[in-house]
Amino acid sequence: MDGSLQARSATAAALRDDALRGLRQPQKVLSPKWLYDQRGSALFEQITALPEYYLTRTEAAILKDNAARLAGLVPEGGALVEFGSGASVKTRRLLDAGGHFAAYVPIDISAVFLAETAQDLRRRYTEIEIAPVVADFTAAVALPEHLEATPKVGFFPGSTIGNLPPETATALMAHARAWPGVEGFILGVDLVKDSETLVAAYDDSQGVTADFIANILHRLNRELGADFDLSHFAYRARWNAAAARIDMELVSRRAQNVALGGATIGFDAGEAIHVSASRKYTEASLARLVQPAGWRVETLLTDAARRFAVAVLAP
Ligand code: AVJ
Repeated sequence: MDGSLQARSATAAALRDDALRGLRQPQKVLSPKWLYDQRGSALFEQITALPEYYLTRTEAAILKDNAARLAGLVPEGGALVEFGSGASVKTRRLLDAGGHFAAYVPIDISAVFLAETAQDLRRRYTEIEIAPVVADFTAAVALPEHLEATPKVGFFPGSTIGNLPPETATALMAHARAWPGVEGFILGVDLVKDSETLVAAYDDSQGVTADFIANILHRLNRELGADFDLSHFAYRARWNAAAARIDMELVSRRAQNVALGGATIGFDAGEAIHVSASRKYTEASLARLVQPAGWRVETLLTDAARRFAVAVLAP
């Protein structure tokens, strides 16, 4: 088996185990990490351009308006370490802002994508060492050894931290706090606001988000030979005020059985699969999230309407 085939079947096995475990629970769940196959990533790209999805463009404006200040957080000879870097689109704003840092460490789960991005960045930023790390950032990530002594600043934009349960998010921030030489952290979070705006951002009028979330069932069909009939599931996004999060679910339109990886999963009419949660923060709840991890919110950079925040954290 060649490397990529091997990687693919390892993913299939992990997907099968994870899906079966999740769908056998009393509250059925699928992990949002499975949303991002090729089609899912393309659909998410479309989401970021939707009129209702204010997050990406609002954060981009905050980063643009504060680029020099944020880049300046990285000390001379220091490193910027990013969780879930993808194509490092947002990072380029900081790298372009004249920060005189020595190294950039993008951490991402997708090895192929990360290698391509790293090559591109090396061509563009010849003065900066690009040191990619392939890892699932929800576990403790080992940084390159030769950068141990280097002062560093973390970067986790996009409100991706909002996908994580608060305990997991705090644990991740504690891991970053334990990096030798860490001096700060730049964290993008979406802010609590009226429920209409929030629900619209996750249930857009063109149905792109519905397709994005339903793609997880497509993926189970394609990669595991499951037989989900997508017309028998409806997408639902709701604001859960008590937990300050948007819940994204697929609701069974009828009682039905679905075959998956050699097993049968039964659904009642109206039974939901929870696929993703997107948590929203206030300045106070953000402080409560990061304080147990050893961070304090030094500055909260926001847009004029206070829709989104880029928090500067200090040890
Ligand atoms: C990429 C996790 C930030 O929660 O806003 C968008 C994912 N899901 N629409 C978010 C998402 C549905 C997105 N994050």
